[in-house]
Amino acid sequence: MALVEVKVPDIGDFDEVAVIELLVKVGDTVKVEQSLITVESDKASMEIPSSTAGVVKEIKIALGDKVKQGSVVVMVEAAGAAAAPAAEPKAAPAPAASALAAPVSVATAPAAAPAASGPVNVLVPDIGDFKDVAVIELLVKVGDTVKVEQSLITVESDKASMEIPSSTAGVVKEIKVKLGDTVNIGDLVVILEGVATAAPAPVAAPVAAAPIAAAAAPAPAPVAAAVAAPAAVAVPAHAPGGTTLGLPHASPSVRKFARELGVPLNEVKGSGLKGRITEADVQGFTRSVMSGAVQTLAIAAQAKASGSNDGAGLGLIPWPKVDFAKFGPIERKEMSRIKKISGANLLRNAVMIPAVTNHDDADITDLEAFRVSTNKENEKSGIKVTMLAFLIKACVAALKKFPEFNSSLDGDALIYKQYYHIGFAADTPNGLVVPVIKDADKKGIFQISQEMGELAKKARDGKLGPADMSGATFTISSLGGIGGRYFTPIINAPEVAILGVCKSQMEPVWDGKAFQPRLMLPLSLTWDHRVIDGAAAARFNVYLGQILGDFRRVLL
Ligand code: CAO
Repeated sequence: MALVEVKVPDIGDFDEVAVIELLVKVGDTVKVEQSLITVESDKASMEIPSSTAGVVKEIKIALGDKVKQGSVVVMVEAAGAAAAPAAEPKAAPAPAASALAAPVSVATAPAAAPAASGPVNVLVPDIGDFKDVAVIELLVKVGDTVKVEQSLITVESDKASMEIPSSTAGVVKEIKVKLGDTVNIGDLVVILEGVATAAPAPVAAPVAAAPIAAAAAPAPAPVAAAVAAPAAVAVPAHAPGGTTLGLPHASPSVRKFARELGVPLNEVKGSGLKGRITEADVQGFTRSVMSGAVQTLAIAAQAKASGSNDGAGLGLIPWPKVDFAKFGPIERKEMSRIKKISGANLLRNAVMIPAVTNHDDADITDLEAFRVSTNKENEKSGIKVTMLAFLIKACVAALKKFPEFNSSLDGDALIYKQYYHIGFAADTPNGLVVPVIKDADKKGIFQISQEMGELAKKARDGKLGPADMSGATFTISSLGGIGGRYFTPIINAPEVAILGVCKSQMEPVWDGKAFQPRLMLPLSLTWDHRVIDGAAAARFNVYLGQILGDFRRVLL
């Protein structure tokens, strides 16, 4: 039995298409026209069929390889004399329209025709034997300015998907097809106007069929047709029993985009027609992965295999799924972007940090009196000195005394930061954000109060930039203006501690002789037990209490 080389047939002007899928393996028995590999350009994808029936003996290409006409795809041991010896790709009839991503080279327009200036109908070009190809994506909208070759719609057959490009530049005046329509050669796709600086572009002129599958076809006649000339894909015109593309439901350009970002397209949920994956879906998936809200299967599997502690291998039971509507009326609302991002971070920090919270009280009777009198004296300055500003300054003093609270873990080492950037949690209509007062050790109470006011306003207006929120070495979360007694704040990794503050209130405090009314501030310090010991945490809180009790200690 003869070994036959199955080669990539004529793919027109196009050279170097990427192999994105191997559809057979060594030992498989293949039929004539059975798809062997999938190749893809930026505008189209297609399957390359076998020219010969038999058993696959060797696969000569690998995923990611670039192939062109004549590249050997597989070696097939032909099944008997019936096997076609068609090992050489057939030459495309000239002029060959590019099967994959050739420029608009349609030939019927007079070469010297002037650029059109009135409305121009863009039609579906020659799509060979194909009938009723479904429109699965509209890539432009009315008012868009399109360039020559810019894709207008995506159509799909059972073996290929392809984008139909514009033959001319202009502004889209009307779109004459809609999702789900089926189109044929000559159907009107869009009407353009305000045309065009580009070269005279023939509109949907018939093109020479690019017999992509010619080499593979047992018959001598070219059996493939270019579906939609310029950016079209050529497919076997008659592919009996051919498999559908085993690819995620997405257009070639979306697949290319996903590949560039390294996004596993089969994990992306499509929001387009019939679950089709759009570019926006790929972007959304990428954002979710980057924010930690979603893990790719590969990352999760890797984490599980390595026993990594990123939470993927926790082996928890699934989240309860309840049909709440069964119990009463409901309304579903998407969470804000900030909530989604901060939620993912909080979850990671809550799960990964062995956190402990110490509660204590600080006597701020004198400090509050000082704050109130300072504000009275400086009423005209317009700057209100806040308790939080004093807390920031007091924390800096405590961080200086207990430097591990101002550190971060780096593997088995600790990074001790010699700067004091203090984050403060701010409640905004869209969720929690943490602006940062930089170099708080170098700033006075007035300056800190003023900056905090500005940052809190920016936070509420949704105008904080990344620089406003990065670099914190320690965070304070104050609920003092709202109420409550104690809580357990979650550490803002890679920081190792956070101070929660609640509402101060007058309490009877025993001074050794009698109960005195004192203004007591509840403090809740959460700390990372990998870095900080319980005794150090207790000392930190005590020291903080002493400073808040007598602010002159800051000077010591
Ligand atoms: N005890 C008693 N009263 C307090 C207090 C405390 N610890 N801290 C502040 N107050 C009072 C102030 O005296 C002020 O009262 P007046 O209006 O009568 O003067 C009022 O509360 C508002 O205080 P403020 O203007 O100083 O603001 P603030 O420092 O309390 O808060 C900010 C600023 C940005 C932290 C706050 O707006 C905020 O967003 N807090 C919520 C933070 C949060 O959500 N933390 C939880 C994170 S974990 O989910």
